[in-house]
Amino acid sequence: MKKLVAIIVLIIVVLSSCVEEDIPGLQNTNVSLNFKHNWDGANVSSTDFNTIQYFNENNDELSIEKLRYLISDVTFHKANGETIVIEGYNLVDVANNESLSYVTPVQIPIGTYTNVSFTFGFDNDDNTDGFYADLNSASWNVPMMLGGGYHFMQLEGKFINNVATEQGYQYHAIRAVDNADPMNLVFQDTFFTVNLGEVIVHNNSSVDVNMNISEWFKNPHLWDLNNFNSMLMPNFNAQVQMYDNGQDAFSLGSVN
Ligand SMILES: [Cu+2]
Repeated sequence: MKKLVAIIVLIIVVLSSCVEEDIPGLQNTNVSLNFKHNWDGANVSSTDFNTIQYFNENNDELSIEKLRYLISDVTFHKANGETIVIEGYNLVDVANNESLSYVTPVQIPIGTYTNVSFTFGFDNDDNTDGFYADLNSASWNVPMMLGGGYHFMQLEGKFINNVATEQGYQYHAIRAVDNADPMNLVFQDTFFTVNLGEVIVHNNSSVDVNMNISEWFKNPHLWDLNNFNSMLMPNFNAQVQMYDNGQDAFSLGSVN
């Protein structure tokens, strides 16, 4: 009997400690998103830069010299359909360790979220030309002749081209623009929502966000760097292909 009471007490203690941690609204916390990068599973950091060592799906051998991208409006989705939108953005620069961790500027309730999402790039409300001083000084702007606003991503390096020569590439993602008529630019949205899936937020949770860089070169479009390497910003078709290929570049990593 004593044993039974002890077990029941133990169960109550265990249950109540769980409940204390997971009831939404009981306590608010910051959440940090940690951006991690890989090439088909092999970690990529700035120490891996400048060496021609990666093969994309098209078998172009390439290096990475720069990788920067913008994420914005991190959103926490509750089971009841409510969302908490964290206005703000983070410019991830793989060469700058500080930028790899983004602490939400607003606290959110501890608990289970059915989805955590963010915008890759800026949506059109946020993509205001010249509006963000820090992005201006990071040379993140898009020229007015291409509609202004800001870059979504800059991935640069070298590749071995069809005639076995090293050649530079600048894989720059922006809002797709057809500038055939400079007086009448035609746009197509290329920002997109990344859905990470369910996240249980504890006190000061850190959430790893993985980017597989090789995904930008495949699925659905086989990217041939011999065709698409430079001057991609005014290339409407290239921008749409980047948008398509980027859809599955991100995934949820470990959550603590
Ligand atoms: Cu550019």
